[in-house]
Amino acid sequence: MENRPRYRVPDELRETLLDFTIAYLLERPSNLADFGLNFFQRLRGETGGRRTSAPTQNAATTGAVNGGGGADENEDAEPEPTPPVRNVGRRKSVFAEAYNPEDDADDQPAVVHPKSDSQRASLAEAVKHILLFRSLDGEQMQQVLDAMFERRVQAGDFVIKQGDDGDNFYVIESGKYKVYVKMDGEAEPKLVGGYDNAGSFGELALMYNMPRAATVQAENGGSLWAMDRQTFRRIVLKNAYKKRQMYESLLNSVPMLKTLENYERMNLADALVPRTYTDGDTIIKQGDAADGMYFMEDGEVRVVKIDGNGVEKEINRATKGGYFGELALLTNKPRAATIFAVGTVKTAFLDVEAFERLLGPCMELMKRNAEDYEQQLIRIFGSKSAITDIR
Ligand code: 1OR
Repeated sequence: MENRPRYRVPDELRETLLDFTIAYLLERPSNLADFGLNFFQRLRGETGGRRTSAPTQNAATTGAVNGGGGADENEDAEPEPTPPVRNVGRRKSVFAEAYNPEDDADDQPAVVHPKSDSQRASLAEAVKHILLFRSLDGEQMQQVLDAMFERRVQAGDFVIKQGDDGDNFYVIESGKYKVYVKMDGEAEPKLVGGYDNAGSFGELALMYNMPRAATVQAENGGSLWAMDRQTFRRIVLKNAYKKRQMYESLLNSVPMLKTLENYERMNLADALVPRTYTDGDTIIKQGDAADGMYFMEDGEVRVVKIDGNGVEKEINRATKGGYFGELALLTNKPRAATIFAVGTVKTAFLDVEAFERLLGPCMELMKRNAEDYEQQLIRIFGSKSAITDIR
């Protein structure tokens, strides 16, 4: 490493390659060469000079998830990656820093903000539940902790203003924050959400290279941990980006999740963990305590229930787009049935904490479905002895 020659990469090359990389990641073309040819041809045709936006279809304007179509239609259609909200303004040329998904630009100096032991401990506590950090390894996590710096806020402070360039990503240490979005054509911003002493925000502008999608205002005094844009992109972006892409089409194909905002589905993607099983594996065992629920990515499962007389009956099956394991979380009871894998089964697991935090808007629907289970059970077993655990 010591005597490695250092080349200066011209800004224009850097920015163009970064644009290309992002366009590639957003569109995931099947043929890189064709895509590249197209990209650079459009670039050439666009302007003779410096661009302010990538010559790609702007994924931020591709609109609603699933085009409003039916749940399982269009399974084979290429999933269109969709950043969460429409672009609210012209993209500004904010990203001169390098991002190469294959190599995390190791030669960039790591950012270190010294911290006291107690600061480090409270930061470690605050980041524990940050979904975007879930796929970091130990070393990456240390780098994240090193790079974060404290920012104190007063009541009324604007931490982020919609339309601005993205500078930092924030993890909440304390305080309440309100989120406002001003839609095109509307006079006033609308309150769309908030944070209460937990959570994180400010990732969108950094991840998708778009202006801030919302305004975040402190309701009272509080404290935030901030991470600069470059560190975020170098360490957090790669894994998080992949994960959101990986789960996007899955989450779009689950009818129950239609009630979620696109942005909420993204947070859900951050929380999912892949779990794969082989034929005959027991995924859930009747009577066990519940620790999470599962979304079906591929394959098939059998739902088997043992009645009061020890008689086993298959009561249901689930395939891609289905889910199971939510009932015990809704009812706070042990698992009501056993789930077996039929062939190879790929699932995405959501732990109970994330379930409670992220699926609030779906609770009513899940509860209503749970009532249907009872009816089905009565049909199968001839009595209302218990309820099943599958949709
Ligand atoms: P950012 O970098 O765009 C503003 O800066 C941040 O507010 C944004 O990242 C998110 O972290 C956070 N839509 C967009 N951004 C939101 C939303 C949101 N909620 C929080 N942020 N919602 C959709 C509104 C149509 C609210 C969904 C419940």
